[in-house]
Amino acid sequence: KWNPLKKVGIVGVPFEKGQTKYGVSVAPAALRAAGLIEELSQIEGLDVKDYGDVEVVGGDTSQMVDNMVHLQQVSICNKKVSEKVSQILKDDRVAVTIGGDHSIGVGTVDGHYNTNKDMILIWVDAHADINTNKTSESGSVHGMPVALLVKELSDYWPYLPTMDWQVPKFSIKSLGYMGLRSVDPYERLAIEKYEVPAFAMEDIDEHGIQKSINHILNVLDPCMDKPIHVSFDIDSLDAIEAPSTGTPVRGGLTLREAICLMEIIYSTGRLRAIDLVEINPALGNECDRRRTIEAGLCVLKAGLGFSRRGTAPRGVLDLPVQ
Ligand code: HAR
Ligand code: MN
Ligand code: MN
Repeated sequence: KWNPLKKVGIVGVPFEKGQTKYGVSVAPAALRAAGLIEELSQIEGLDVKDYGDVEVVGGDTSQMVDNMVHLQQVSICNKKVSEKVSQILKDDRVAVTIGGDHSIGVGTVDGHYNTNKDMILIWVDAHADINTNKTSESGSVHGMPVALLVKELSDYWPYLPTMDWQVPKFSIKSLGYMGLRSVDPYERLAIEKYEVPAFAMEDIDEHGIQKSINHILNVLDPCMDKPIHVSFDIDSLDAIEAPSTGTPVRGGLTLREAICLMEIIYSTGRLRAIDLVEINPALGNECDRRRTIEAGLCVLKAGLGFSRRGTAPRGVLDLPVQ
C-alpha cells in the first residue's frame, strides 16, 4: 500500500550549544567530506537534494531560565530548523537533518509535526532526553528536547522566553524509545507515568531488534498509516561502534542492529524524517572519527533504501555478452 518516497532532502545543522563539548557542530561538514551526498546518491532510484546548512548565529548567552544553558541560541537555531524541515517535507522529500547536538530535535519534530499532525516519533538513543530544567542534572538542553516537544509536559515548564514560536502540540502517546541504557530517575518516572513504549537494551536483549521495533510501530500506529520520524542519536550505538560522541555509553546497539532497525522502518514506506545527531568528530583519534562517521552513513543508507542484498541494474534482464 505504501511505497517509500524516493526523494530526499539533506540539511546540516552545525549547532552545539545544547551541550558543553566542542565539536558536534563540525559533523555536517565532516559527513559531507566523507561523501554523504555521493553515497546517498548511489542508492538505486534515490533523488538527493542538498539544502545546505542552517545558518547558526550567536545570541544572548546570559542564563534567562534557571538550569537551561544557552536557551536563546537553542531557540533561534531550532526555529530555522523547524522551517527548513517543513520546507523539505512540502517539497515531497524525506527530511534528513544532520546535527549538531540533540537539542535540534525540537526543531526537526516541530517542523515535521506542523506538516503531518499524525506523525509518530521513534527516539533512538542511549538517553531518554526527557528532562525538564527542574529534573536535569546538567542544564544541557540536549537532555530536554522530548520534554519540550510533548504537550503532556507543558505544565512542567516555566515560561521560556524566545521559545514562543514553539507551542508543544505533539502527543507523548505518539512517542517510542529504542536503545535506552542511561535514564535519569525523573525521566524513568515520565516514561512510566505516560506508558511510553520504551525498549531499553535489556528489552532488546530479551526480544531481539526486529520484534522490538515492530512492537513499537504496532503500538504507536496499529492501522499502519502514519508518517514516521526517526530521531537517531549516534550514542544509541555501542561506544565501540561510535566512539566519537559527547556522552558515549557502553553496551549499546551494534551497527548491525541499527541497520536492521532502519531497514524495517524504511520498509513500512512511511519514513518521512531522519535526524542524525551527536556525532562529534573532534573527540577521539582518526580511527574513532572515521568509524563513527561511517556508522552514521550506514544508518542513513539503511533508512533510505540501500539493500544489503544488492540491487540488480534497472531494466536489465541479462548479463552483458562478450
Ligand atoms: N540525561 C543527561 C542529561 O540530561 C544526559 C543526556 C544528554 N546526552 C545525550 N543525549 N547525548 O542523548 O544531561
Ligand atoms: Mn539524544
Ligand atoms: Mn544520547
